[in-house]
Amino acid sequence: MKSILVPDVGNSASVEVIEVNVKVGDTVAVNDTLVTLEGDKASMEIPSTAAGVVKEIKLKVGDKVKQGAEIVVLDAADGSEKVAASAAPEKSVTEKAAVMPTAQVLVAPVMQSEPHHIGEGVYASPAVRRLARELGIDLNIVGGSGRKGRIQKTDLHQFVQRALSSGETPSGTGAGLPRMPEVDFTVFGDIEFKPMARIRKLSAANLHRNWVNIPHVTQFDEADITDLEEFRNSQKKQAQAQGFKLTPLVFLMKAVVAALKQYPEFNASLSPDGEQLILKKYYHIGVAVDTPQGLVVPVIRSVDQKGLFDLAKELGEVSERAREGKLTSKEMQGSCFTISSLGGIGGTAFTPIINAPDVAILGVSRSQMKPVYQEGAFVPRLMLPLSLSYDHRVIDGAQAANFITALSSLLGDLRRVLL
Ligand code: CAO
Repeated sequence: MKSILVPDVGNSASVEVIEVNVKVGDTVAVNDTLVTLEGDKASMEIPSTAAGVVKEIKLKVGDKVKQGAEIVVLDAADGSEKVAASAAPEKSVTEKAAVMPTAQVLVAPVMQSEPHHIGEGVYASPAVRRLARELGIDLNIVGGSGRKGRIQKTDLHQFVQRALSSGETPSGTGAGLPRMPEVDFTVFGDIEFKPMARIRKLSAANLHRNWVNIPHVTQFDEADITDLEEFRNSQKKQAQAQGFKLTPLVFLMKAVVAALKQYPEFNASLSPDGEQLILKKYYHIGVAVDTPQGLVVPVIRSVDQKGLFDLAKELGEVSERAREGKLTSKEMQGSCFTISSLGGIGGTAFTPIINAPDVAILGVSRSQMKPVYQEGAFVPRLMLPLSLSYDHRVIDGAQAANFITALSSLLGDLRRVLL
């Protein structure tokens, strides 16, 4: 048995283990990298000074070590002893270290001219691996353009460029996500390619970002809108005469604003550092609009200050311009809360994705007549399904249940909106 020790790394302070490059059972040759250490100024690979089979690993990532610390125990053919990884005959430093004054440079004890083999067929220098770590890139999925497939800095830059232009998370691993497999569908039958519309690609990137960054929970409820519908039907003709449609959506917008006033933490955004809630004193409501080019979310401003007819007229104009692709980016900014209504189409419930930086979104499905038990008998009532997705970092389940209950009760009796 042979213990391999940390050699003189040119630094009296401890250095951190940032990578363990071998596992128990690996066969290592002389100069194979065992671990990678990182000090203030540079990272360095520590090569084995003996050949053998790894029996025990004495360090783990995150450990702080000094000269003399045990790295691994090898089952080596030539006896039992403790040896330090020897100092390098040729010294080379990482790129960052190279620009530092010599006295500050933590020089790698052994830096061969060839990069080390670091696991599953990946060759890269410490500088490249450090850059990969900073960018959250898994080197196992980057192609190397250097000699023997060595990964170079330019390979990382090109990898990021490709990922950005395809709208992907750079490595698929930045958020700890495994990469989706690429499937050749022609193996299974005929196919054709249909390019994604620009808006669809943009909304796809936003939806993906919001989905992976925000811990979503969806709370469901049903609102009794029998009386609301009666009132709406009584006003529909008047609206039509003025050239616009009066749909349930504008009633929802008014009820939502009344609920936001009762529960201000829903009319808020989380500060980027996660330290504060930014409470808004205005009530701008985003409305998801389905267009042939994809989903867009224009924002209806100051809903609290507008009447139902004004809102219905504005909603009609804005959704028409959205479908014609004529919205400006300013018209899609500044929402406090978003409503996504699929009520005109159908469905009983869905889980809408929060339109960040909002902290909640209301999904609305199609209303249905249902038997509701009231005062000892079932009575037919028109019930509207509601799906409230909220950011669980900001809002607790109890708050969400209170909000949706308040909203249901406001929709059940619109007079409450005036209170
Ligand atoms: N239940 C029953 N009927 C409903 C309803 C509901 N919840 N909501 C709307 N309706 C009715 C309307 O009253 C209208 O009927 P009439 O013409 O007889 O009055 C009909 O359905 C069509 O309504 P609409 O969809 O044209 O109008 P709207 O105001 O309800 O919605 C808009 C406008 C722009 C939101 C909608 O057209 C739209 O694009 N919805 C899709 C949004 C979307 O894709 N969301 C999913 C995003 S992923 O989270």
